[in-house]
Amino acid sequence: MSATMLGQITKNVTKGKKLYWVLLDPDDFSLHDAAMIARESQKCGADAILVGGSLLYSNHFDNFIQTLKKACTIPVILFPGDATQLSAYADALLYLSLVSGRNPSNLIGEHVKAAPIIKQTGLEPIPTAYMLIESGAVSSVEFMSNTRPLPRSKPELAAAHALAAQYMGMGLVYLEAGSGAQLSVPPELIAAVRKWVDIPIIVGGGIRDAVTAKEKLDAGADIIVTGNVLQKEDGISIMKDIAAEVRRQSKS
Ligand code: 1GP
Repeated sequence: MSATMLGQITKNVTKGKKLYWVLLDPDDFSLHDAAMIARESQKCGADAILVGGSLLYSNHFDNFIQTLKKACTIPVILFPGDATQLSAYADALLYLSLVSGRNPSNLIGEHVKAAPIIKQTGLEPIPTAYMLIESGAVSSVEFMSNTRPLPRSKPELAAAHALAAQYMGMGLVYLEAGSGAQLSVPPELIAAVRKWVDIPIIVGGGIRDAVTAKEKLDAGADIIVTGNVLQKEDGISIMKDIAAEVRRQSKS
């Protein structure tokens, strides 16, 4: 068993396993509903729960993470919008560098603010290349980070960014269309990134059904993230369908 979360993820992905991560924004759920979703996520075979948002309005972050940790045994991984979204109760955090943009705050500034706190909490930071992909409308990440997304019609440009991030030592690459995106990350772009990089590829934003999840996996994604779908009336049932599809595409 690999000692680190990144080690475990990389090992599983290298063996051909496909993973499914469920994203919860603390603003969108009560503690009661979050606990219920955490239990259901684990039951249907999700591999981890991500927690975060571009901007948090609620003030129950630590409580939220503790509630999830009590409700399930799958890892709870932070997906922070900025350096304030940290909690010692989580298992690890995606240490995100927004490499598609050219804003120094998202490339090093927030990281410097977070580093001493991460050290004190003992959280495992997972160096992750975060790449925002054009998706039909201005996303919260685009607005908040004041950066431009990569054009969806330029797969080779995205591949060059991902490769540069791998050369810089990042352990994961996250292709992000943005929460609730009209258009999810195009398969051609995922395939181009897959051709050039060896590190695990996460794809999220606008994935609302199992067919779309399969399209991303077929193109070369290793990890599927869904968030918004849980807000739908039949959200739990869609989550179960997506989890089943990810399992079907998984080699082990
Ligand atoms: C957003 O990639 C995630 O950061 C998930 O997006 O909410 O559209 O599923 P959705």
